[in-house]
Amino acid sequence: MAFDHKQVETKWQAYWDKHQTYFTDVYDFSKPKFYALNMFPYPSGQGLHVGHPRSYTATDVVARLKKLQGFNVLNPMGWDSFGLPAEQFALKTNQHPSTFTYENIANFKRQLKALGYSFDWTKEVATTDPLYYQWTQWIFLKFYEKGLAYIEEKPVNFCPALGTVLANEEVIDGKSEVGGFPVERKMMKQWVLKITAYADALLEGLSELDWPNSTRDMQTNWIGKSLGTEIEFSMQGMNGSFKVFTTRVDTLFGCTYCVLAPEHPLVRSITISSQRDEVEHYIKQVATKSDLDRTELNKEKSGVFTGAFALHPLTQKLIPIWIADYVLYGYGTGAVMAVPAHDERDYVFAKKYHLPIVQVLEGDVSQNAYTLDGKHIHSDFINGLLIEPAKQRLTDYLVKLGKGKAVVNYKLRDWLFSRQRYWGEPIPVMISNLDGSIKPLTLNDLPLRLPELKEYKPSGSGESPLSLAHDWLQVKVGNQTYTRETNTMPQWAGSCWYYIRYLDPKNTQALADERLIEHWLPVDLYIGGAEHAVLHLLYARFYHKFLFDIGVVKTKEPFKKLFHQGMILGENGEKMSKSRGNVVNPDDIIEQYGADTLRLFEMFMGPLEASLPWSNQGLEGARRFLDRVYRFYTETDYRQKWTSDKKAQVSLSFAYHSLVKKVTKDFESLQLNTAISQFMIFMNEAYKAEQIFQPYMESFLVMLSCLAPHISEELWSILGHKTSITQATWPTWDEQQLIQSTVEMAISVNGKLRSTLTLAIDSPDEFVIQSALSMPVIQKQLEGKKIIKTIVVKNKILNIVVV
Ligand code: ANZ
Repeated sequence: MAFDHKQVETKWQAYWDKHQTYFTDVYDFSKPKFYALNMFPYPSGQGLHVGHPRSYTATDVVARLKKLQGFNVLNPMGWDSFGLPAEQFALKTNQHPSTFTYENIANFKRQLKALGYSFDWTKEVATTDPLYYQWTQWIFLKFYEKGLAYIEEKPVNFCPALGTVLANEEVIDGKSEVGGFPVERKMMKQWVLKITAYADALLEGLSELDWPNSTRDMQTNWIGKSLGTEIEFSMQGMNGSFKVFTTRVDTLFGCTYCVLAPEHPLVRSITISSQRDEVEHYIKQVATKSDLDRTELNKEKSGVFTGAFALHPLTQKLIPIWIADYVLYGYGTGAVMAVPAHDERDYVFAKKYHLPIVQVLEGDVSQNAYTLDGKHIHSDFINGLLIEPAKQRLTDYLVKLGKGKAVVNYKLRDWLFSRQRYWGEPIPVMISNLDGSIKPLTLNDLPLRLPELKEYKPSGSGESPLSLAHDWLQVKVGNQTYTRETNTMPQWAGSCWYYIRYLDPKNTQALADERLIEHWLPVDLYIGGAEHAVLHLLYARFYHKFLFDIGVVKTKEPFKKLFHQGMILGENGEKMSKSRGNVVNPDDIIEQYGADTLRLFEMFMGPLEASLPWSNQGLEGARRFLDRVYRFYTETDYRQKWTSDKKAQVSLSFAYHSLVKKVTKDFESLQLNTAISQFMIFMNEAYKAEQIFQPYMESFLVMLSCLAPHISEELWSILGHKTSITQATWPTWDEQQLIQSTVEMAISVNGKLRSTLTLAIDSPDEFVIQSALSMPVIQKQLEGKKIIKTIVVKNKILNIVVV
């Protein structure tokens, strides 16, 4: 009988459901714990795509491995159901986000169940569930209580198409991360979370994590800690001064002009009248550009002279003051001392506007700025020093003069936390109608539910749709009236702490039971896409560190090991998308080939971290392998060779112990494709063997069940087991059995090396000679000749003497 995947898969999914096979008793502290986590999906209208099973299957393999190894494993799943993507999909398809979201969740769940994952569905969470978001709101109130959530009027990234502001992390190349719409700068009053208070903590924790280097680097760069000096420049001929921030104070003697950001408050008061029109015009022009547009290295530099001069703090020389958009107002002091000889941007700018270039380090500045280390020149008392000692000497000197100090700067900005959208958690505060003061809600008032609204589309003016919920909006407390905050939280608010809620999703008194938090965190393995490197993964670490500081969690980091799976591309190597017509639907694959085949194929495509094209041929290969396994366990031709006699161990001993070792190690390090090769090698050996030791074949199934759980359960029960294979024990290997059992022998003819031959150790001389003589290369050497002697040096060489 052939392997009927439909019958087998439905049968075992029903069995697992009925027996609650994947239920985790989180209070069972008797075993070591293992917490496996997937980045939870947002339930889009299109359902699961084949990229989802890539990471979920990998996580499932490790979760199952750990369970079989005796760990108490938590492998939960849930829904990142608030936020822009969900709302965008709802808008596009003209549905209410709420009904739409819950329909999608049902569909996703059906699909995930059809894939046979070992998720414990009793731990399911959805960020849109009021019982969930009351705690998202509670965390916000804690931030507010600690002074880490505040309102500020600031220039923000406003996206007219989405009708909302976006965080810096959500803007990529001047476009919205969701949808790719243009983003403008606009002054607006917004809620902000003080993530900058955690800049150092976020940096320090990174080095201890088992995370991809690229992601740690991205976070480090995003936080952008930079040690430098602030120097005060006073104005010539007028009162006042401004400060610049530099990481190269050693180049101070090479400063030939200064640049203020166009938004710098000093600009208008220092600009001389003849320059005023030009300066005003320039300021207007810059106002529409994003920071990224302004700072990109190879962008054409532009600027305008203000007509004013500063005094060089050490030489008192006149330094012209310019404004230019390559200097950002939001970084450092919003002003720089320009050193064209040693800074590339300044070099290009000085060339363009014919400003002097004064070299202060030895090196070539004829074509480009010289930015490497070297001895200082034309620099008074630091001449001859290299960069570091020169920085030290100059900073000390400026400090003594009262004209400078050492400072630390960060690129990281506070996190813009309000969105003018409907589909998010309402921010749980009210504003007094009397004096505009803020009144935070209390835990008893939570959850502050999202009002039912017919019209939830963004207004486009920057007003949140919640301002249309008239009944909800006005609140009377005693004889005071308040207006609710109408902005909602960004999608990230719900995904920052969901891994805590999985531990205890129904708790009404706290985020989760303290004992569970202490026992289960941090997450041991977290798998998800690299696109979240400075979004979710940074925000979640920030939340976690805050929750640590207020005593909610006991570890400093949320995710111990992180792995990014690669993307699955279309069969043509391009990104899968509807418009390219190369989308593969997992439902179709499951129907035609079965979930086990899909799981196995996706893990066998290549290294998990690589982005690889879909391949129908590969899919069929995976199916063929499972068919081969099925036949070996079910057909009499093979089964008659099976025995429990220990003597039968010899025939497959090396292959078996290699399999156990390789699979154990590869599963643990997520090298799933090479583990699968080893399964295939073993199966080939098994087909060739004269005798099969049955316990080997049982362990084979136990290991295979991580990848292909349905077929493994089926064959396990065919072998007579009465309990689920998930209750089995992970096999161990015997290193003794892996000691090299073959040697490579040199074959020479008349003392000349002609070939080599791999043979079992201590093969009899006669066998060595016969084997060599059957080799075509050797036969060729012997053509028309006569063998007069053969000499065998055991396990080393065979020499054939001919005339
Ligand atoms: C003089 C100088 C000479 C500089 C030199 C560099 C090389 P990071 O590492 O990013 O902190 N800078 C300071 N504030 C700026 C702003 N608001 N907008 C644009 N550029 C700004 O780099 C700090 C360096 O970036 C500073 O050091 C300053 O240029 C520039 F040979 O000062 B430097």
